[in-house]
Amino acid sequence: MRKRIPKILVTGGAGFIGSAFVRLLIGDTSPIGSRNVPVVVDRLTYAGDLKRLEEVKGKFKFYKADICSKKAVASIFAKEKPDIVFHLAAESHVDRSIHDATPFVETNIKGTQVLLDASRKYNIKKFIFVSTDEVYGEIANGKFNENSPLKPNSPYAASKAAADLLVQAYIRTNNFPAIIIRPSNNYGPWQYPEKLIPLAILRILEEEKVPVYGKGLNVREWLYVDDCVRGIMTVMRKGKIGQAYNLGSSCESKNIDTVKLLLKTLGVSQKRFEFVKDRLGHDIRYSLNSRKITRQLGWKPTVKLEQGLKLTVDWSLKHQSWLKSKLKDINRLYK
Ligand code: NAD
Ligand code: TDX
Repeated sequence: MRKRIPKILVTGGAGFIGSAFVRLLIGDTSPIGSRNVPVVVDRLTYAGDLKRLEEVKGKFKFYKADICSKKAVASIFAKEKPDIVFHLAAESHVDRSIHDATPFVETNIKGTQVLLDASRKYNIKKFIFVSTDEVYGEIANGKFNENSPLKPNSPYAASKAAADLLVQAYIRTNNFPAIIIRPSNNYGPWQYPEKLIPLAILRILEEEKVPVYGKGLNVREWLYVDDCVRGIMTVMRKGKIGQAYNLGSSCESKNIDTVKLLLKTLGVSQKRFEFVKDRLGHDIRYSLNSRKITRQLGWKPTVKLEQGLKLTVDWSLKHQSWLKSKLKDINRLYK
C-alpha cells in the first residue's frame, strides 16, 4: 500500500526564508517532498512577495491570510487538515520593531498562539517553530547553547522569545509535538533589502554609500539561506519532539568586515561606506554553539561567507529590478 504523503503547511512561505524552504520542499525527490503540494499561508505584508515562488507556481496551494485571525486560521486548518506545520511567519526586522513594536507583538506572539491552538485542535503531528538566535540576547565572548537563558534585547527579539517560550509551554503542558529551531543571521537571494546585506547591495546599485551603524564592530554569524532551509528540513526529519536546535554557520564577522568583503565582491571601492548613528540597544555579538544539530542530526553548513556573498551578489545583479522595486519603502524606513 502507498504511504500517505504528509500534508505540509508553511506560514510565512512568501517571505525570504519561508519561500526558500517551499522551493526546497517542492524540489525534494524523497517521499516527503515528491508529490507534496504544500499549503502556504501568508498575509503578504510589505515583506511578503509571491514573486519568490514564481518558479514553483502551480505546485503549492496559497492562502492570503493573517495568522492572528482565529477564524481564518481555523477555516484553513479545517479544510486542509495539515500533518506538519512549519511556522515562519513573523515581523522580522529589528529596526522596524524599534519604531513600532505593535505588529511584532501581534504577529509574533498572538499569531503564534493562534497557530498553536489550531494545531492542537487538529492534532497535527509536528509543529516546527522557527525562532532566532536573538532570543538569547548578546554575548561578548563564548557561544550560546540551547540551554542558555533567553534574555532578548530588542522588541523584535522579545516578541520572538515570547513565542519561543509559548511553544515550550505547550510542549510541557500539553505534550504538544513541537520542535524549536534558532537560526543565526540569514542572507541570500530574495532577502528584503531592509537587512544589512541586500540593503548594502541596493545602496551600491543606487551609487550611494553603505550605512554602517556605530563603528561597525558588532558581530553577526552569517548563514546562507540554502543551508538554513536544509537545516529546517533535517530537523523535521530527524529532530526530537520537544527539543530546541541552534542553527548557525560559525562564519562570524564584524559588520565592517562583512561590508568590506561585500564591496570587494561587488568590485567597487573599499571606501563606499559611511558610519552612521548606531541602532538603539544594538546587540554587540551573536554566536551559536550548533554542535547539537551537527552531532545528533548530521546537518552542517556548506557555504562560507565569501562564497555566499558571491552567490548573493550574482543573484542581485540579475534581479536588480526586484530589489529596486522595494526602494520607495526602504527610503521611507531609513530617511
Ligand atoms: P520575512 O520578513 O522575509 O518574511 C516574513 C513573512 O511572514 C512575510 O512573507 C510576511 O508577509 C509574513 N507575515 C508577516 N506577518 C504575517 C501575519 N500576521 N500573517 C501571515 N503572514 C505574515 O522574514 P524571514 O527573514 O524570511 O524570516 C522567517 C522567520 O525566520 C521569521 O520567523 C524570523 O523571525 C526567523 N529568522 C529570521 C532570520 C533572518 O536572518 N532573516 C534569522 C533567524 C530567524
Ligand atoms: O543599514 C544597516 N547598517 C548596519 O550596520 C543595517 C540594516 C544593519 N546594520 C547592522 C545591524 C546588525 O549589527 O548590521 C547587522 C545586521 O543587521 P540586520 O540585517 O538588520 O540583522 P539583525 O538585526 O542582526 O537581525 C537578523 O538576524 C536575526 C534578522 O533581521 C532577524 O530576523 C533574525 O532573527
